[in-house]
Amino acid sequence: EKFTELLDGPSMNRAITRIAHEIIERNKGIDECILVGIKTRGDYLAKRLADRIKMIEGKPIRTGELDITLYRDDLSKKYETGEPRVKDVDINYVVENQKIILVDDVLFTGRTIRAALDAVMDLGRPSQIQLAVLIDRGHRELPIRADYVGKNIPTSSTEQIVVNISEVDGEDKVTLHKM
Ligand code: 3GP
Ligand code: 5GP
Ligand code: MG
Repeated sequence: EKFTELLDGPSMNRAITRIAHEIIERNKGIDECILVGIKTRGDYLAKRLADRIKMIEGKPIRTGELDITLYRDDLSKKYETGEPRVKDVDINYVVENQKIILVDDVLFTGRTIRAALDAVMDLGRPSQIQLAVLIDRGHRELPIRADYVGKNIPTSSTEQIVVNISEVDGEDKVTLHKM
């Protein structure tokens, strides 16, 4: 199988550091912000961003997580059919007037983020919802865009991006696979 390396460990680390700075700058600090990672890998990225932000700002940022899975009756058609649905919401803060920053590994059609927006807005009325992603691979099917992007990778719809995070996969690496 052919694949191309898009990010190695140090590049991923630099992207996370940059996004941490961008979040702090755009929000003039992080007092009103809550980072919400989308499981599985978005959640690990959110935790890394939180660590980085704490190092820079000298105080912690609040975090939460969302579990969004593809609702489907046939596993073999995982990516052809079904719509992402929220399975679990773990945000132990009042979201009223807070800025929610969603974090995911890959942004593709935008349907996962749409489901995440619904889940957050069910909790109350945040003043703003922002989005941070490690990779934007294009092919949006909804009017959704990311505020913070690690790397834009124009892909064909048959390609796949594999995100490896050391906490889950033993190493940090992003690769592009031609199917
Ligand atoms: P992750 O969030 O832990 O990385 O979307 C559910 C999981 O399936 C994700 O796990 C993601 O990595 C993986 N996945 C890989 N390719 C695709 C894809 O093309 N579409 C979707 N929806 N998920 C994919
Ligand atoms: P979307 O809902 O925007 O189509 O897809 C976003 C979600 O699906 C992300 O949570 C991401 O994990 C997963 N996803 C979509 N495309 C890819 C891909 O090419 N590679 C990986 N690793 N995940 C993907
Ligand atoms: Mg993901």
